Amino acid sequence: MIKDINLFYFYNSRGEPSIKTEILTENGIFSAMCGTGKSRGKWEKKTFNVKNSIENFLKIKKQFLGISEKDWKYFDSLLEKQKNIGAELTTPLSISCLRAATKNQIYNLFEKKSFNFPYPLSNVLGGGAHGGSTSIQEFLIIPSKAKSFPEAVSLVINVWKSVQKEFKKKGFIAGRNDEGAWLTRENELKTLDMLSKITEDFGCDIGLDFAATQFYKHGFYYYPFLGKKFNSEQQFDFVLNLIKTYKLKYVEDPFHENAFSSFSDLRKRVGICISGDDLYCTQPDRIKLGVAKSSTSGIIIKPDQAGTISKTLEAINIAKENNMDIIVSHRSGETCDYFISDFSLAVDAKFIKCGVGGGERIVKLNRLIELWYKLERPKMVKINYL
Ligand code: 2PG
Ligand code: MG
Repeated sequence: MIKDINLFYFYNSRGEPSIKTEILTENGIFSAMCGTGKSRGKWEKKTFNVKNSIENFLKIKKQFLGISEKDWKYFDSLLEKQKNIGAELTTPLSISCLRAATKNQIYNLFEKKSFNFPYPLSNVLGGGAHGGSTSIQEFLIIPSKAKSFPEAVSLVINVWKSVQKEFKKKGFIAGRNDEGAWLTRENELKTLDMLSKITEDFGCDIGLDFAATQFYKHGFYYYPFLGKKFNSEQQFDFVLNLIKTYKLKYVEDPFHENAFSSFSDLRKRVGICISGDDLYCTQPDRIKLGVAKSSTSGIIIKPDQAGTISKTLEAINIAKENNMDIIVSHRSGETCDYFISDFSLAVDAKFIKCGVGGGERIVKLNRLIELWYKLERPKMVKINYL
């Protein structure tokens, strides 16, 4: 039974205010924190001023005491009714309650007999809203040939280190961004040329998160470092060309957040994972729109976009019923909580999208390495286009 709830005013990796929650039961203290995005989608659950969220919750805290942690879905339904509390508080509260219900074993939520580990989808080079010169936000690495999770992590770390070394030699690195990825000084084509040489050496594949809404203005997609602006058809051809030239295996948000039809057209042309992040914002209603148009074969799942784990699971169920690949993702402003690692195992995610550089990123990969060794008969998940 929930005996008490404590809230702490903390900070995330970007130095933004954030909240640590603690739920106290007879079995102990169950805490959580969650990340916050910079390239946020229009339909995400809103975030509030952290102080206001805390004050508003304290006024209604009594409603949540005395509930059994096993009724975590009921706990979530109460959270969803609150109009004055943002995602930065509802999400960690919901995670804390689920941790209490599963005694800190969220990976075991559905009591599975064996576990399929996701592939890391790791951000090694960045641009867009996270900084750097490319409009494309994230250059991602997939260690497709890895036979185990520890091997997969070792590969993405080696690529990340090589990117630093090779780009530095040419003076192409301007530092590290919010997600611990290297900030490229070059345009998208030169960046991809260099990156593909490195990934070939390590037998890894490349994916891209365009986060295209961020650079779509009045009907055009802007690429200042290429000296180009593309209308929708030109953007379509550009994306298709990059997929073919660099043998991309994963493309996220290549069009703006309402372009369901462009996503569908692209999906028809290529057999790789086309995934939606800002397109869906982990919202069941948005996913249904995408399903009706067969827009994507994959979906980014960010618990804080939904605001509770119950709503996140509702989104995942719709996506799975429609054979979409689940990609559980971090946010650019993160914490050292590894909830998404445990959760990715619980929901059979194909990928865990998180960076490599920085404690708040590596803690998520390390957690999965730990579980790889602790759980019985672990294996890598099957992805038919890898
Ligand atoms: C994204 C995310 C995470 P942000 O667009 O996929 O990489 O960025 O958290 O800033 O929305
Ligand atoms: Mg994204």
